[in-house]
This record gives sequence, C-alpha cells and structure tokens, in this order.
Amino acid sequence: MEIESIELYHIRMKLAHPFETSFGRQVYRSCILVKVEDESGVEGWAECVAGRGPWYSYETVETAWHIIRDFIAPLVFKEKQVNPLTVNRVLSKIRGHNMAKASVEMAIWDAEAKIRKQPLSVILGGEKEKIESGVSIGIQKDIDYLLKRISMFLDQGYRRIKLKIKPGWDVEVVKRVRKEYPDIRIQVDANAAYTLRDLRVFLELDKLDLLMIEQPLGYDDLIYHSKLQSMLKTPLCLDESIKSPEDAVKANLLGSCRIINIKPGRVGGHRASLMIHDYCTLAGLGVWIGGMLETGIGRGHLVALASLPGINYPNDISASDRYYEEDIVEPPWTLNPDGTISVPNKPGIGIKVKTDLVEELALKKTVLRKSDYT
Ligand code: OSB
Ligand code: MG
Repeated sequence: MEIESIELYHIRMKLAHPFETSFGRQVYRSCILVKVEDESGVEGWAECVAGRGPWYSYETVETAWHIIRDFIAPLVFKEKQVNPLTVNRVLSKIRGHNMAKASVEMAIWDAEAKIRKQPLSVILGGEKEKIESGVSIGIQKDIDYLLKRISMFLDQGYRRIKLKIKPGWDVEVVKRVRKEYPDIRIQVDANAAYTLRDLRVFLELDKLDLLMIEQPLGYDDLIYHSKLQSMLKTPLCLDESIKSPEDAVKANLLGSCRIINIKPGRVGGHRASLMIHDYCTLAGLGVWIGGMLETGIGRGHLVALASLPGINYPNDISASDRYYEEDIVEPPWTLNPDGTISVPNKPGIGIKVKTDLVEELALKKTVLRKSDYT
C-alpha cells in the first residue's frame, strides 16, 4: 500500500477507577490515536501507548507526537510502497522510540488486514477463537477494599488476578489475598520497584504459590533478575526489561526470567511481538500479552496478538468497562462468562471506531499528508 496520510489525535479519557502502580497513580489516561490511510482510502487504526510522563518508559505523548510527525511520517511517506513486514526496516533508522514506531506499524497492519478483508488475528497467524482474560488490580487504599474488588472481578469471570505491589504494599497484602482465595491464580507486578537488597520480600512471596512475579527489579535490568530467578522457585516474568526480540534472547540465555509479557508498544509493534512469541515457544518460555490500559482500539490489537498459538498464560486484556465508562469503539469489548474475550472475525481489528467521540475527546489533532512532505 501507499500511505497517503497519517492522522494523529491526542486524547485523554477518565479511567473508570484510578490505577495506582509503584510508579504513580493515574486518574486519566492520555494516548495518541493513529489513523493511516492508503491510496484507495483504506483506513488503519492503532494507539500509541506512551503516557503523559516518562514513568513506565522514557517515551511520553509529546515525544511520540514529535517523533511520529518529524521522523516517522517522512520516512513512511518517502516509500513508494509499504507493508507490515517492510515498514520495520524503514523505521529501524530511528533509535529507540518503540511506542511511536509501534503505533504507525500497527495501524499499517490493521490497514493491510482490511485490504485483504481478513481479521488481523488471522494475518498475524492467530488460531484461538477466544483469549484468556486476566485483570490487573492497582494498589488500593486498604486491603479490605482490595478484597472487595477482587471478589467483584472473580464474579465477572476473570481467570487470574494480578496485584500491583510496591515496598509497603506487598507480602502482607498478598498473604491476605492468598488466605482468602487458596485456589485462584494470582500473580504480582512490581514495575521495577525493588532491588536485590529486598531479597527477603521475594523469599516470602515465593511461598505463596504465585503464577509469576513480574518485573521486580530495575526497568532495564537482566543481570540482577537472573540472580534473583536462581534463588526462587516462582517464575519471574519480564515486562519493562524486554524492549526487543534480542532482549528476549538475552534474558533467556542469562536465565533472567521464565516468562515474558509482550506489549507490542514496548517492543516496536506486531512484527517484533511475533518474533518474541515464536522465540518463547521455541525456547520453552511462558508468554502472554500485557496491556497499557488501552482504549478499544489498542485492545483490538492486543486481542489479535493474544490469539497466537504459543500464548500460554492469561493476558492483561480485560473488558472495556473495566477501564472506561464509555469506550471509543463499537461494539465495546466484553467478557464472556467463562473469563474469555472472543476474537472478532471481521476484517482488521474488527471493531468500529466512534469517530465523533474521538473528535470530542481530542485535545490536539493533526493530519500529516504525503503531499506536504514531498
Ligand atoms: O506493568 O503491566 C504493567 C498499566 C500501565 C502501565 C504498566 C502496566 C499496566 C498494567 C495494566 O498492569 C494492564 C491492563 O491494561 O489491563
Ligand atoms: Mg508490568
């Protein structure tokens, strides 16, 4: 396809419930929606998951806007033809900024699937008709309130509970939850809040029959995670530390984790996600799809990836109403009573974007046209 225009919307949406992690508390979520259009008018949508501030990663809404407008768009417009497998090579000139690159790459995947009139899941190689849904629960004001939320999500059918932890909200909390629910699947996510000096915390968590401990140590680290993994029976799962397929290989060679959480935004898009998925399958690592509180657009991309055959743990892909009162897609994403989400069988990401609502939510909007750059 030939990309004629790239439209960007900076939107901000109020979360149905504030989301607190070790790196901060979010009441609103900001992101950039990306729409690409080809020469025949086919549209592809995706979402850039960089946040307001550089807390999860160094990228922000503002850096991503700048990188897309001033560097990614010109590189894409310069190509006579692009497709989801070649666009990565074009963008590899830009160092880092995976979230910015991923958003354009993923919009091109959606457009490609629509051109072929096939679901995105199918052109990615997905096979599952339903994906397993877990829920990620932020740090709460007290344990009783946390227990209430857990019981509500379990009633809805979610297949596993992920608890955010940080120093001061860890062993005691998780012990209490495990006592209340001896048999459910529980995992924890520290978002890099600890160091090896906190070994005692992890030795305690190791006794609680957790599915995994996600990103306990430094956001860039592989070495200390390898030391920690060798001292625990609970699998470590890396999130922040895995920024490319090569990082996944290094983590496996070093023994830094036994499971990888793939977020397409963090690794640079669907192509890199596929490579990590395939590598995990070959290497015998666990693998699942993580989330960044995406709107229904980003969620469509996550659902498609989660349909890949090697995904073997529940995903951080919950229903629309878990994140937002009103999602920007039609139909909204819903949870089946068995704790799964159905993979759409419509072309592309398989949902309709509520463009009026997107326009209404936009704090900033721009249309980049091929003709303006050449
Ligand atoms: O570490 O997985 C994380 C949300 C924002 C930033 C980082 C993370 C998360 C989540 C939410 O855990 C998962 C979801 O989107 O449901
Ligand atoms: Mg995480």
